[in-house]
Amino acid sequence: MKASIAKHTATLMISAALAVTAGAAFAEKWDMPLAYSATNFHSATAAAFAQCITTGTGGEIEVVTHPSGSLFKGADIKRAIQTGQAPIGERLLSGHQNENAVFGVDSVPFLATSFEDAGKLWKAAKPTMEKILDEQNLVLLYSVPWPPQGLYFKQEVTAVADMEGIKFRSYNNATARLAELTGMLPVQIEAAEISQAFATGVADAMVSSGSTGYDRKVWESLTHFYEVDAWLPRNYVMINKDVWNGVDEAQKNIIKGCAELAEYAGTWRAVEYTQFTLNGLRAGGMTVGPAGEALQAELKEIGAIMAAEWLENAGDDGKAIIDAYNSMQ
Ligand code: PCA
Repeated sequence: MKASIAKHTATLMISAALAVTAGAAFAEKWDMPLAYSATNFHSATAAAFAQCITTGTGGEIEVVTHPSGSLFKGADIKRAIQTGQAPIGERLLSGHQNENAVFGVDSVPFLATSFEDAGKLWKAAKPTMEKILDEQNLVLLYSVPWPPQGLYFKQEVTAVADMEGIKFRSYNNATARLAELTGMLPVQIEAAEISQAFATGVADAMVSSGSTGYDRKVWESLTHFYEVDAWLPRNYVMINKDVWNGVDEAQKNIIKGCAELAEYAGTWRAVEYTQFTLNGLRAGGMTVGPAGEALQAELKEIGAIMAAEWLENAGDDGKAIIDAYNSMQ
């Protein structure tokens, strides 16, 4: 009897040891490139998302984030994931509007200017985004907005005429077009590199959130932030479709659960960060406040031109998104 228990125990111990070895053999490490610095709230959200998957799968899938464009530069992240050089990663959605204007729906000026409207616009756009990404060998996991976009300068600006000839840091087609229509000179620079660009005079202005200005300590070079609430662009996390198809149902459910949590927590962080980072810019010595009425009116006119151009470029898919969004208002 005793011998049989001992034998049974020994068998159990051997199988447990084998299971551990098998588990280790199948454990995967997923490198997750991020474009923004580790201190940015998107990167913090992605780090928690990565940890959630690692913990949730009991280490079967270990996700490791690489912030600041250290593994792949922002502009290369999507291609890296499409081609399987990295399994998973995060990117600014509107960064792809040169491929397809639809990706830039969140950067149409004055279309959705609050977190609530940005949420509705995303709901309206999500099925189309999923379809386009699917055709590109990508699966959308979650998306989180940036806080509202305002204008940064090195001097007081009360009218578009004051912007003539200023070197303007852009981050997508819409921001480059905004520069052109305001008489500025666009220069595309990743957020991870803007502190240096401003310090060296490569650029002297930009449109972005309080969050990015705070994150990059732009008060070291710039003096004014005008709250314009022009739009709220989004980041999204994607996974290579073959990688996704290769994980089992239980793992898929864990990843989906972690993604839902990340979208919720990240959006909450974005809301919280809005005032916090504007206060941070003030504490850094910047003048922070709404753009004057005359400037706002001029920007609205430019926004209307950009909205019309976007609709034309985004075709039927774009029109369907706007119709769906309008029907939610
Ligand atoms: N920060 C990012 C995109 C939008 C934002 O608020 C950037 O400036 O690159």
